[in-house]
Amino acid sequence: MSAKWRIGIILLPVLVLVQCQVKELDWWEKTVFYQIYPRSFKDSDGDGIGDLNGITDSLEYLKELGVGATWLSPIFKSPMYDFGYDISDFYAIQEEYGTMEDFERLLQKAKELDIKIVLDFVPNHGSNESVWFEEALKGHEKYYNYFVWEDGVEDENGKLNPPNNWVSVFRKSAWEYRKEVGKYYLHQFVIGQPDLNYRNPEVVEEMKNVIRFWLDKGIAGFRVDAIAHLFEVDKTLFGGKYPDEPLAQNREIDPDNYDYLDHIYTKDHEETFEMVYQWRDVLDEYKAKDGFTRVMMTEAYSSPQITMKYFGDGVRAGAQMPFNFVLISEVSGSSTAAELKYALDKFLTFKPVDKLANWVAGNHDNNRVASRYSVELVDGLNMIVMLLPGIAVTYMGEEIGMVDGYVSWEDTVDPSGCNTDDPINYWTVSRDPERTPFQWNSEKNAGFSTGDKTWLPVAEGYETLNVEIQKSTSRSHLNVYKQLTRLRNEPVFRYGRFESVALNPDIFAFKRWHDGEIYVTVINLKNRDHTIDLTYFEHVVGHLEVVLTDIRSKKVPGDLLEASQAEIVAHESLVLKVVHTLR
Ligand SMILES: *[C@@H]1O[C@H](CO)[C@@H](O)[C@H](O)[C@H]1NC(C)=O
Ligand SMILES: [Ca+2]
Ligand SMILES: [Ca+2]
Repeated sequence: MSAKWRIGIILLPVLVLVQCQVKELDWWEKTVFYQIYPRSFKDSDGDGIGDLNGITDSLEYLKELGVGATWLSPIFKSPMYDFGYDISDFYAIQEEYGTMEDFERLLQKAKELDIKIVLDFVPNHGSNESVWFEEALKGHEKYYNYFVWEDGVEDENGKLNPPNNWVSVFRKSAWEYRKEVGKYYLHQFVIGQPDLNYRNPEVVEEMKNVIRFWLDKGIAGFRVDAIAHLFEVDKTLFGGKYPDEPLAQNREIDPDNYDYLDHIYTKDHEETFEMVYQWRDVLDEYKAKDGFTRVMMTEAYSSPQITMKYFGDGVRAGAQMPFNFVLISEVSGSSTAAELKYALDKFLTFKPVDKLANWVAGNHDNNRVASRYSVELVDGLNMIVMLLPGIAVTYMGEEIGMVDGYVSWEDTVDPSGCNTDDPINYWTVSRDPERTPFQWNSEKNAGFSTGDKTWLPVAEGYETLNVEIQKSTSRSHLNVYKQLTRLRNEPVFRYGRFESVALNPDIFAFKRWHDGEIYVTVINLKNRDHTIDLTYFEHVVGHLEVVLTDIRSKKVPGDLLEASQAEIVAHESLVLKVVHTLR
């Protein structure tokens, strides 16, 4: 074999590799999605409730952050028993949030700024105060069949009891009796959220029309709520009666608690995935027309095996982003570096090779990062979310390190808290603390509202923890965040390979490398100093240059660390770049 041939054989795979890697990514593959909880973002008219005009007026802020898309929690007409997740008209805007014209202006402004708008799609249930449900109660057959009904069971004293033992996610029976029809309806969530009947083809078509209606307005896709609960078991397989669910292993908890049962008949049903693939077909009809990809992000707190099914089944495509909740559900401030690595590796291990991972550390249903981890780890968590391979999602306020607000029992409005009937322990499940108003500045109500009362109290400490102050402080969470959104545009973070390690119980580190460039991010989860050896990573030798630090670090960009003995102080988070790389 001639030398020329040999070089050819060596170069060929390299060229193929390079070609794959410079593939132009689609908009959603490289952007950051920023979740806005509209009720708490910005109040434009002083009624104490955030609204659409408030969002429109604040879109430039998203642009400054380097965010390219936002998903909005529900803005649709609702009696607000579950703050908009109980929708009474899927085709209309909730009045206190604005009008359809306001929404169209929001879309227009977003378009000018090149920010994609993603809406929340809540397919599992409607509202007990919707026309659909009211018609059902009047005996209108079409709408009666939109919901899931079942006969009660009479006990020996003639007392009517719910059809079976199913428990609502928000505690107590998942069945509610309606004397108008003499039956119980199913509500996997609050009583005001009757489940829709997906075994009725008219419901399937209606909900596809909801998707089409908003896509026609110009939105870029949907975040799909509570998807795992869509289908219940087919009761015809059980003699026409929904069967009891078996008891879960954990018997410490009381029978009203959702976790008391093993939800084999009401969660993660096979038909649910099929429905997701059908919705993807609808999104793709739109893409076929104009070439612009509409996205779907699915919310399911399920095992990795089940989560991956939302991507597709190998033949049919599903969601581009089945949410990866490991940073929310599986690790916290008390986790070790190994536990963090184990959790992060899960999604990467199970996901199909041709799909992208996604990372999210906070949302409107879970305590804030600063409270769930620690105030010191805010920047470190943002580094993980932004610099791991895949799509980044940020819950509003995580970029400035907002903390859970204190909401007294009297001020508690979240059904998850109220339904405990427990003025002492309600806060352990209430979602109000992570929903307190966004902290814009040090003025009245943190600049969220000019009103005298806000729907939830503003969190304490906003006078020093807000956007305005962090903008004018060079070392702030906000500025770390902005540098991260810039940094992730570098080819090494877009296309680079990934390796991670728990160097000891406290230190988690990961390497990204591409085309001769190597970055190492180091996060000290605990309150102890360490000297670490980063030459563990192949080709990490000599010196590392500091690129970015958490706000408490004494190190500054440009400082050099010795790879073989780098000193990392308590709770320090650093993004480092290898100075001398072997090409
Ligand atoms: C709807 O359900 C809520 C509980 O979530 C209840 O307070 C309300 O009275 C119900 N509305 C009607 C019209 O039944
Ligand atoms: Ca308002
Ligand atoms: Ca359901």
